[in-house]
Amino acid sequence: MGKLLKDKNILIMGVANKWSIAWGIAKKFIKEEANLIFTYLGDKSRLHLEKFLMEEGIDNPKLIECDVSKDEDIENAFKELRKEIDVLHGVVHSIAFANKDELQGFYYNTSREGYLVAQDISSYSLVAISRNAQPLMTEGGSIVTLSYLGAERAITNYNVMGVAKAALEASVRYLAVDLGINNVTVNSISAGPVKTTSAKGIRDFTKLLRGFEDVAPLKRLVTTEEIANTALFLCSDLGTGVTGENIHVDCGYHIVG
Ligand code: NAD
Ligand code: IMJ
Repeated sequence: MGKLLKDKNILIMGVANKWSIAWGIAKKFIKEEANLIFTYLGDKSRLHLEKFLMEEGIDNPKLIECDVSKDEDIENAFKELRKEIDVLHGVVHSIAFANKDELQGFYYNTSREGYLVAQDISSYSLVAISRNAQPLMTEGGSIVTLSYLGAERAITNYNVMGVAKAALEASVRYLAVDLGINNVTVNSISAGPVKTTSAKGIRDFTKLLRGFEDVAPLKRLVTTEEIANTALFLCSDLGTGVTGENIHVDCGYHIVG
């Protein structure tokens, strides 16, 4: 328990359930005394959030519905946020989506619609969120998004998501330049595989996890807490000199093979 995020208002986007990487980050941030505001998608996620936050001793949390594929939802979310806080210090973007049938087989079979959906929700959303967040980030701050090695390498079945993550990582660099003048850093965390809802249904995922443990220098999977520790570093005053970066939190997997 520390105070690394004391007096910081941070928006967490992408908690669906207790396995979500965003929830791991939120728990860590709560321990460091951040004031958190959440966006969620759908009633199920809202109910989960209410329950989890009650268990963490937080009553009356600010929860805002936001489907990032809708401009009006993003604008409304920041309107609601402005009613709660005068200054925003951080945003955690932990959102990705592609149609399931695009996450298998030949990449060349990706449909135009499937390509656009993956780019829209998983990559463009960070651009729109950064634009809306900027006027509130008057004291500097940090925007953090989650990426995956499939942005840099052709990883079986990741297909259209890999291309969306490549665009996301490029966006991080352009946004870092834009927001740098306001002392806002923008970075991505390239996380190793974690058993979340976004990973569980994936073909051969268990096989992939075993292969990962064999190859990774640390000979194990990364934990959500380790990913959260890096998000904490980036959102705290410890990480203020780091921007436009993609930090691999993957037990070293990306350096071998
Ligand atoms: P998750 O399913 O818990 O989180 C994904 C979130 O995206 C959910 O909360 C979901 O509601 C949200 N989402 C999807 N479409 C949305 C929309 N239109 N509007 C708003 N929210 C929407 O899974 P996760 O593994 O915690 O994924 C979080 C991030 O981490 C994603 O960007 C994912 O690509 C990335 N990541 C995951 C892994 C992994 O192995 N699980 C590894 C590296 C990176
Ligand atoms: C996802 C698909 C294929 C291979 C994959 C993954 N590998 C890993 C993931 C090897 C680690 C998980 N990941 C990094 C993601 O970013 C997942 C994104 C995702 C997952 C789903 C599943 C359910 C669905 N749509 C999805 N959209 C994005 O319907």
